[in-house]
Parts: sequence; structure tokens; C-alpha cells
Amino acid sequence: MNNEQLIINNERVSFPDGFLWGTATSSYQIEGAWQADGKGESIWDRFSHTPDKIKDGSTGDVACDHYHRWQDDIALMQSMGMQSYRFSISWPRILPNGRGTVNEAGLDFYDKLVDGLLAAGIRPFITLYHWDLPQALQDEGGWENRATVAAFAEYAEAVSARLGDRVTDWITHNEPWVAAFIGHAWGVHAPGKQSYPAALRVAHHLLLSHGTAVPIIRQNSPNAQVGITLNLTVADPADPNNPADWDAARQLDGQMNRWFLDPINGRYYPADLTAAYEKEFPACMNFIEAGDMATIAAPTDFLGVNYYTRAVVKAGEGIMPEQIKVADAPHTEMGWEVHPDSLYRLLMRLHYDYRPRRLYVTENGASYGTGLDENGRVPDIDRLNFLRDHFHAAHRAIAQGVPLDGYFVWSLMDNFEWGEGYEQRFGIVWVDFETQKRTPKASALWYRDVIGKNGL
Ligand code: IFM
Repeated sequence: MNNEQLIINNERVSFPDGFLWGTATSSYQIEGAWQADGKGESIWDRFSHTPDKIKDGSTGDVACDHYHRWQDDIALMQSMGMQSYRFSISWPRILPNGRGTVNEAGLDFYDKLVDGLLAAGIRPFITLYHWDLPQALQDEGGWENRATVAAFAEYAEAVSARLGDRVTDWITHNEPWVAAFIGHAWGVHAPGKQSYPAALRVAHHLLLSHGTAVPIIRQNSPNAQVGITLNLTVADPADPNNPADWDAARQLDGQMNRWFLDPINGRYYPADLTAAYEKEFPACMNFIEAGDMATIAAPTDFLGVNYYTRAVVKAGEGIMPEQIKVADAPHTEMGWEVHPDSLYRLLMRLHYDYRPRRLYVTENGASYGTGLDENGRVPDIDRLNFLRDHFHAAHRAIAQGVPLDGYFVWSLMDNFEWGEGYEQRFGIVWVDFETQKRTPKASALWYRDVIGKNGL
């Protein structure tokens, strides 16, 4: 790397040549068309159609109607100079029953999308699983059922066999912590279960399916670069003078970070946590079978990092340490503290503790509701500042030797924010959900400039 490129010169910073700038979305959050062309039902279709699960009572039935507007959306990205686009595939579009007969129309959709992106000079980054499990598999126990791992392998085979000649960048899972714990311990996401042991079991099967899929993707996609995306954080004690708060920080770091980072790096599950879990839930780790941990540790090419905020924790009773809201600190509309320095700390920690070959920030962004002004513009200066400060943090990490190769802003456009419905807007493009009109916000216009200059 040429160090001169990285020098911060009168506030101007340049990223290394070839640094990849993009945006990210996920299938359920943007596609809509929930029953089109043979698609099966997903657990998010079922969950959002269940009364009182989504704050504003909405669903992803239409969402951003991306399924029908993908060409316009590619043109939109092209107009912003986007170099890469991270999107996920809807498993029930490909395998409506989760396994078995492939729905060719589902594959055709992504085939056209990939070709359209490549023709526009935009590098596709595919995520196989961003939470929309086929409901048919949930009916058989979902991710609690070990058989879902084999179904995921079938799905990975179908997708990589069809797209692997053109797509080089593959992410097996997005945020398995969220899928496992928010979906199965807290019950706030689909499928809405509330059992900590169930969440542990689900997390294991998600990881196992990741490790099972890696060689399948490599076989079908000779130039594949394969990784997994984790939602990671930095845990700080509420009171640095209180050893119990430090212990709570260790615990939260274990639950959210090490529980996933350790096994994918061949280090088994963190012993401090397994001991605590087995004390609370006897035999709760009995899902591990011979060979599982080796499968989970399949070598990967990169680690995807989703970073939004840090966690400030204090000692408490429950299994999950209590997080406190830091007074006087800026927060986004999700109530998440804005803390760019923790992105730097996280990247440095990952580099030194785990040494991934390469890293991508696969998601970073902020929810702010700023809407259209009287001139039809969206002056989302809070988001612009948020991104600018996080880009600086990433740049500092690169200057310290962290092999960060790219950055995907979450999200390309406002979309269905899971249990929050459409009330939280993360997009750099405003979406009018009545008309589906897209309007690039100030942050998008600014981002175009950053990409053009490869710097700030
Ligand atoms: O919208 C989500 C995305 O699906 C996963 N990562 C966090 C985002 C914001 O909550």
C-alpha cells in the first residue's frame, strides 16, 4: 500500500487504490412481490402478516417494489457512481418449499439482476441468507432443526451453480446473532420464539450451514471470494471504576462478538460463556456433533463487518447484560449512540485478535427521518456527518495496517426495517412508499463525490 495515499492532508483523506465503495440492501426489505412467479412464503411474510408484530402494522408485501423496478434501481446506483452492490437472495424464490424443486423463475430474476449490474459496471456482492427462511422449513423446526443445514446446502448449490460464473463475491450469512437471538430468544424478529437455549441451537446451525456452504460455493464459482457478515460491536463498561461492569462488558463481547468470531476461526465456543450457559441451562450445548467445529472453521477469504454502534453495559441479573443510554451523546432515530471511534477500535481489534485475510464494512449507516423540503430535496445532514465520521474512522484503521478493502453503506434506499416497519429510514435515497418515487438525499450526492475522489 502506498502510504502517501493515506496521508491526511488538510482534512483530505484518500483511500487505497481499488478500495470498493458500495451500498447494501436485503431481499425482504426491498423486493416486495411476495407471491410473484412461484415464490414461496418466508418466515418474514408469516411474521409481518401476524397482527401486532410490526410497529406500524406494515409488511414487506410491496416494500420498495424492487422486484419490478430493479432496472431503475441499477440506473440509480449508476448515477451515484456506485462500484458495488450488496444484496441478498430470497431463498423461497429459489426453493419455495425450502428444498427440492428449484423455481427457475426465481433464479431468472437474480440472473437478470446480476447481468444488469455487471453491464452497469457494478460488482455484485451476494448474501445468501438475510433472514427470509422459507416458511415450509420453519414448519419443520426452522434453524432449530439440524436438517435445515442440509437444505441450506441445497440452496447454496442452486444459487452458486447458476450465478457462480459471473459473481465472485459471496457472503453466506448476514448477522447470525440477530437471526438467532432476536428471532429466537427475544422474539422480536421472525419466527418470534423466546427461548435462549433455542437461540444457541439456531446459532450453531447457522454457523454449521455457513461452513457447509463455503466449499459448495467454491466448487461452483472458481473465482469466488467467500465470507460471512457479522454484526459486531465494542462493549464498554458503564462505570470504568466498577469491575462488575467490566465483567458485564466481557460477557456482552462474548455473546455478540466472540460467540461467532471464535468458532469461525477454529477456536471453539468461548469457554467463559459455555460454562455460564450450561450452569443456567443444563445440557444446552448438546447440539454439537463430531466434526461440526471443523466444518464451521472452513477457511474464508474475508470477514464482513456490520457496525452501527457500541454497547455501554452495566452489571445486572439477566443472561444478557443491561445496556445503558449514554446521556448527552448523539443518537440516531433508532436510539443508537453515534460512536465512530468504536468502528476504528473494532477494526483494530479484529485485525489483531483474529487476523482475517481481508475485511469489508458490509453495513454501516444511520436512521434519520429527514424528508423532502419545499424544493424537493432531502437535506439529511445528520446522515452525511455520520457517514463522513465513520469513513474517517475506517481510514484511520487502514492507515494502521488493517486490510479493509471496501465499504457498503446501509442502505441504498429507505426500506422495510423489520419490526420497526417503515418508520425508520436508513436509505441514502428517499422512497415515497405511496408512489415508489426515489429521490437521492444529500448524503447520496455527497457519497457520489466521495466515490469519485476515492476520498474525503
Ligand atoms: O436493516 C438492518 C439490516 O437488515 C441488517 N443490519 C442492520 C440494519 C439496520 O437495522
